[in-house]
Amino acid sequence: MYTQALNAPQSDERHLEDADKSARFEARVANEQRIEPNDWMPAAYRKTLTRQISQHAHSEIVGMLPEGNWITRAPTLRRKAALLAKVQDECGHGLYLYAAAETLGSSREELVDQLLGGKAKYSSIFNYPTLTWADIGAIGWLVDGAAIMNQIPLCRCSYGPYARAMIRVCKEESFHQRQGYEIMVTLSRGTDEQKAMAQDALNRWWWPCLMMFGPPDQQSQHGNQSTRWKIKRFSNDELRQKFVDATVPQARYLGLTMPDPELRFNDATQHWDFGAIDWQEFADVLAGFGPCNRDRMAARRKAHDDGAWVREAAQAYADKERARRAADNAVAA
Ligand code: BYC
Repeated sequence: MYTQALNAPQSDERHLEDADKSARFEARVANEQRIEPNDWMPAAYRKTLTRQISQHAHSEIVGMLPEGNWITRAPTLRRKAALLAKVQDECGHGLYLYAAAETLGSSREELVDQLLGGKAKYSSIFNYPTLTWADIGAIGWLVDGAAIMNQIPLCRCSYGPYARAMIRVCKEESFHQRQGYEIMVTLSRGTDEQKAMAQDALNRWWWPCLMMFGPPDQQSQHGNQSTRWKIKRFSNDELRQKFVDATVPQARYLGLTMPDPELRFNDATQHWDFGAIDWQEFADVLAGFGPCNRDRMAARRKAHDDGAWVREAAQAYADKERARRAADNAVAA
């Protein structure tokens, strides 16, 4: 619906050679002025933003699945209410993000088709299973913690609708991170069995969380251009390091051990050095061979098919309203 009042994206292509427009665009970005939907923008800027924002939206929607799995099994009413609210927030984030992507000229239907057709990516992290209740704690603490680290800088992204959507998303992610950490505090101060469960969840989620930030800078295809356009404010490796530095003390407070024998504080750099990430595992997950890729896509396709009647009913209602308005206008004329 947000695509309706926009200039056609094809107009960018017509002006590709327009050096004046391009120079004005670059100057606005350099001066920290926001680019808005009806402003001229290079086709490649529109394309990379549509790619990133839609993949971000898909991640929020697919991200509801691993946690949604635990709503019926949350240990107390309070935990259930918090988890329900979190999963609903993620749905809301997906919707704001699809709306932001639509302002670039692609409809939500097209974007969802790209996800369901296997053409669009979503975050690698959601292809891992949630085996115990401690995984809900670890997801909130680590996955949402990583998401915040990545998304706070996106509040300053050069594209207005994305930057504005991120402000609310980050506030909600902060609540998610705290609810996860609180679960981890409870478990790590509980029985030996509970503490072992918390440790096991940390062991399984730590490395995939480091992969969330994307490939190493040297292999990041889009990193340099997105940084020049002020879509990204920090590189993948910079954000990964910030996340490690913030998280190690939190694990220590919990009395848990990071699953990385090479982790040590480097006095010279004042950062935590960490061991090598298994980039082959990351490539496999992106290629569709993670532990849960098939389940996640099957669940999304089923939800889409099950919802077909709602879309049809909404369309029939809109058609009827339009016909009624046209008839009223004809009578009035
Ligand atoms: N998973 O050139 P690069 C969340 C892809 S959390 C899958 O560095 P870029 C949430 C990348 O798309 C997650 N694919 O790309 C938390 C590209 O492929 P394409 C969602 C990945 O864009 C809790 C290729 O690898 N967050 O929201 O400069 C509960 C090369 O990468 C991943 C966002 O999406 C990955 N981990 O940087 C619920 C944040 N990493 O597109 C939900 C916004 C890389 O050429 N996105 N790839 O086919 C970003 O900040 C950036 O897009 C990334 C990648 C840092 C992810």
